[in-house]
Amino acid sequence: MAKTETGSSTQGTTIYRKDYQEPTHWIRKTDMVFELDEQATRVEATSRIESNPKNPSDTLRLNGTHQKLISVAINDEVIREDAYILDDTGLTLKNLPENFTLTIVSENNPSANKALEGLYVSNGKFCTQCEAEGFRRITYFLDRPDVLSVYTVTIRGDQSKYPYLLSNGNPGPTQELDDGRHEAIWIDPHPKPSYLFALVAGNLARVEDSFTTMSGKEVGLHVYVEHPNVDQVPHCMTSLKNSMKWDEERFGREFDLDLYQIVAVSDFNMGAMENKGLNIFNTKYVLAKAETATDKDFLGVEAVVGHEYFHNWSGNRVTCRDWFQLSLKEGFTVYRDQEFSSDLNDRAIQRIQDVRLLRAGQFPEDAGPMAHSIRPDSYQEISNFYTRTVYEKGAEVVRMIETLLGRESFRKGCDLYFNRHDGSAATCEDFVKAMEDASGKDLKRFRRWYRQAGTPSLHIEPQYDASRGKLVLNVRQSTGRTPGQSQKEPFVIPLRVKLFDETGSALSEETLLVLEDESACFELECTNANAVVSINRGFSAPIYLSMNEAPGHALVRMKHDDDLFNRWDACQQLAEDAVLEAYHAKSTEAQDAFIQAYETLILDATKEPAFVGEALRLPSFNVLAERLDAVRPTQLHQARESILDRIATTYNDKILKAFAELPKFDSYEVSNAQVGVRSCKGALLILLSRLESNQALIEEEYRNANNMTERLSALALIADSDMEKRTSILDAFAEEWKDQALVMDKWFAVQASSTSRPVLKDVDVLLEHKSFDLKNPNKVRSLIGTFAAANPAGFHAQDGSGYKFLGRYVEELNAFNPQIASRLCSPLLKWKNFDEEAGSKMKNELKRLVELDLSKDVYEVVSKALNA
Ligand code: B3K
Ligand code: ZN
Repeated sequence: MAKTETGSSTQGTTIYRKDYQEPTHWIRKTDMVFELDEQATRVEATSRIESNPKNPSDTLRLNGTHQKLISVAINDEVIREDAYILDDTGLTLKNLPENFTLTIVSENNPSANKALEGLYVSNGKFCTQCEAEGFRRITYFLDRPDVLSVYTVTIRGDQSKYPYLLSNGNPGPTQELDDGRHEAIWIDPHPKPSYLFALVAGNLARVEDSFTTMSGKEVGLHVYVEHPNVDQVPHCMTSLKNSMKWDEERFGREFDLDLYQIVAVSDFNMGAMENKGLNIFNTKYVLAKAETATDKDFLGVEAVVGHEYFHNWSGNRVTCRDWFQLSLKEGFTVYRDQEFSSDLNDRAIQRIQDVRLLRAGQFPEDAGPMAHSIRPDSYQEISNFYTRTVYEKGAEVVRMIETLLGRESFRKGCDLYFNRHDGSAATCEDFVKAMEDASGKDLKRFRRWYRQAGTPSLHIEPQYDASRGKLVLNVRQSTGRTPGQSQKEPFVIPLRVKLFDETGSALSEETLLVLEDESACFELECTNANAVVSINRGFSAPIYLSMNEAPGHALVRMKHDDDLFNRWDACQQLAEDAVLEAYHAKSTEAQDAFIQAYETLILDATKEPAFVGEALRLPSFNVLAERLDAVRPTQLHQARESILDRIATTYNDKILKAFAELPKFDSYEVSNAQVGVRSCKGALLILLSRLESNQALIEEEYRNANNMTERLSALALIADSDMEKRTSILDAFAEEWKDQALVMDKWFAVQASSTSRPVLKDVDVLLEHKSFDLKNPNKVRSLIGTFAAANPAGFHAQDGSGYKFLGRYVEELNAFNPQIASRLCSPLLKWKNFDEEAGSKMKNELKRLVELDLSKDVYEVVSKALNA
């Protein structure tokens, strides 16, 4: 019971994909009884266990930790303590009959559980998080995703403190008990792995609705939040209904229970969890109203509600055989939620934002010490592999399959996959095989995306052959080494391509080129010697691309490409060239060209605000740092700032004019038109804030805003300034929103991201603020996480104070929440990308950490970074 989250006995053991074996036993049926108590919850689990003829054994090893074992009974006979072996990680039973009923009683302490895995208490409510390996904190079990069991769950608890007692599946009978307690029974007819188990108990408000499925079945929809927040539920509910409808229309998938429940909790390690029929969400992805949530929050709620709902098929009905297959459900489900958001909102803007995230988060990961393929070969702690690679690159791989097969065959492949593997635990190989079988296409080489890590770089040399009227594209790919993979085989790279003339008139239809080898020469019909090549349109492959194109062609693409993503990407490329040129202090050619090109964007603001809103934003520090070796962080940050300054001073009048001409809306709605205008205004305001003469305008924007999107963009700029009223405005904001935790998260984040102040001092003060709580992951992410990952000036302060600061909090969190500690550590892991001065300081902090009593989670990332 006294087990902590750390301990060297658990460190450093590696689990390999190649060692997968079926379990020795199956658990077909599991009945659980919970007697809820904040300090000592009693759990009785009765399982019907059968020996697995494919891997038979009379010994059964069950996973279990962080609980007190009270009794073990086989076929209702309690067995003596010397008849089993109990240790820190589980329970071993020997000399077992072939089939038997196992009853285990144990006790755990939910209020002491600050790791937020297993059963814990958040704000007086019981909730669970079992993926990946949290169920073993609740009872001793075969806690692995290929063991599927049908659950019946009985929950007993105090009626007044916990009026709602919830679990997976359909509701069964309820009754009142003695002593003010009551009981609820839940029956989940669908076999599921233990990671999808959930329980919630608490005094919550319930918002109800319903959805009629395509076959005419009515499903009750219940969203549970804390009582004062009921007015922030409608958007979540609408998003849920939209998700259910979309999955029917686009994928033919129908919901399969009488009830779909979502519960919002404030202490949660990630965004949300897809437990069968009982999703548990971070409040951040449920609550939204105009006064408290930004456009980004609204769209985030929609995407995450969709994501968890889509898991009902891609994850729950068809689950993963083992955790190495995680991308099977996560990559596929991210692809599905991206498509959902694209269909409901603005497809091009969605693609731009998805790629921005991939470049800022996944590309660096793929080039760092934790680089792994979307289906990793090994891990020490599986929680460390819920990564941008498994999720977002996994989604790109699914998207490439769709591109190669075409939408129709891809859909057939999905149908085949769902039908073939329904009710079972599958592998990534099963997914690809279904795609091949449905389409008749050979994906043998394509499978390399599943086993090789690293972002491929593609170089293109266009060459015009006038005599044959052909444009020849000489294409060559290469991929750098990643840990454990020094040699790479060529990836299959689908490239959507189209040609334009210099005025932007199309010279061809879009075609798909597929690079299968290290290099290839593609010939395109073309009578124009100066054709502009628009390639990797829509980011058809997740790669780095360089092209030896004629001067001015990038500008043509930026102005005229009919693929909006590629227009945006042309701006990003011009911006990147400009910042890197400033960084190297070589010449000013690229900078001059970029500044000139930028004017067009400003002038187009009112014409296409959503696009301009994206295009005006320069690539982030993290994206730019990936393009360099031995990064001098201060110089890189300053180079980026110098470009922004130049834009601001050169175009101040035009920016002011564009800003004033953009429409104002009396009432707030999350429509493409409104979101686009606010995004554009936000980007213009960032530029305006660079001149002192615009301070009054920013304050005015802050005061006049009738929604959180506009209010927060102005507040961020005020927080990043030395304005006289800075402190009084921030104080008043905190006073106004002190009861809204999610708004306070924003308040912490805007201050932590200020790059023009001695930010670490501010952060130190904020850590003592009454709204800050190190035990709450949202607060940690807002304040410490934002400082480390989104404030290059502060984090890379030359005296190394930023690195030490982060190390100190990684150490503190490691003791009680290893998952959060490990994630927080990420910015330090990239020490090798920085110059000696910064890199050695980062490395020293890692060296200090590795000597401590670390959790498996933190030990794995720190030791791998040090060995890189
Ligand atoms: N499947 C969960 C993530 C669980 C993370 C465990 N450390 C949420 C999601 O991807 O939908
Ligand atoms: Zn997911």
